[in-house]
Amino acid sequence: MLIKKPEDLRYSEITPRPVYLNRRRFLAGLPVALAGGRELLSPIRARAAGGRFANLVKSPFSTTEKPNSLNDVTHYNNFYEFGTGKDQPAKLAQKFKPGPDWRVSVEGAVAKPRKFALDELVALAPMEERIYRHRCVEAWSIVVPWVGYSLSVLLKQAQPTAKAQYVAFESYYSSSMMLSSEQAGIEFPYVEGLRLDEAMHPLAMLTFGMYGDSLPPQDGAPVRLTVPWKYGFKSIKSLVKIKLVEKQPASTWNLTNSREYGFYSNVNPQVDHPRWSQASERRLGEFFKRPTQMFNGYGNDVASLYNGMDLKKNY
Ligand SMILES: Nc1nc2c(c(=O)[nH]1)N[C@H]1C(S)=C(S)[C@@H](COP(=O)(O)O)O[C@H]1N2
Ligand SMILES: [Mo]
Repeated sequence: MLIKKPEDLRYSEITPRPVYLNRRRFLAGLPVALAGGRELLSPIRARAAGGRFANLVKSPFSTTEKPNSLNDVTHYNNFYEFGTGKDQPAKLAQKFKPGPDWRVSVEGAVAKPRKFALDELVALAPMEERIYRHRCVEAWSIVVPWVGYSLSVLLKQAQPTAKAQYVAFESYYSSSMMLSSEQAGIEFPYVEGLRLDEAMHPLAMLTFGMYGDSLPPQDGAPVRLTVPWKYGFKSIKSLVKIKLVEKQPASTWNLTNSREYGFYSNVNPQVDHPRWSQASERRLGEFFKRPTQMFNGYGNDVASLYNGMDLKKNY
């Protein structure tokens, strides 16, 4: 985002530390042929034959628009932990290889708090391919075939109590591998939030992959959120914590600049960002701008969540 531009960070200024992956131990469990040639090995790649997800279910929630290329989606990223420039995460996140000890904690106002291993999360529901429009608040958009399932599957499993009104999300943070808050201009760990009914909406997706494969590091490996009717910054990457809470939780861009970034952040062509119009967007790889749709085109599905709310106030 365009808050401030810290000094460009050189790659050598980050000290990568292989905290996730005990590579030796991990490779020991793999067939030799597979272990030999792949650079981006992850538990999911190991699980899915050839590194790809098997038995993907096609989702009825998919748009019929043509997906962007994998190259587009992996070389134009916002992931401030790995650089504030769009081209930086593709380079600086490559040392980030979430391994078998990754856990996602589901906690707070739930009857069944639990720390899930990635394998357990992956096994919770059939993996779907969902092609979503994805609209960044900076007025560019992409179309991505994600792999995952509705976040509601996980939340229902945890059994939210009557106190649960919102869901707070938190990203992984490692100061040895990622930028400092000073360098990035935002607080870390990155946090986000949804109202419980938004989080339970079937379109809100717990995402493990894209283009049939596991998530590349720069796109939020090993598991992230995708919330297609909201600006991209709600789709928090590299999730480690999901906490059901009573009060509206903090969200990183709202903390950074509440005048420019609200809690709801629904895509809305009628509510401009204070510094630019939201009426149109540029699809990555296209020259002409296209009009931005209310709720990013998902209005039929989600508009009822906001009945009676003033969306100019609740931006
Ligand atoms: N942890 C974390 N999650 C994040 C961000 C970030 O900087 N850190 N950027 C957000 C923003 S602004 C956008 S547009 C999307 C970009 O996702 P993509 O790079 O996979 O397209 O990730 C979101 N999730
Ligand atoms: Mo964004």
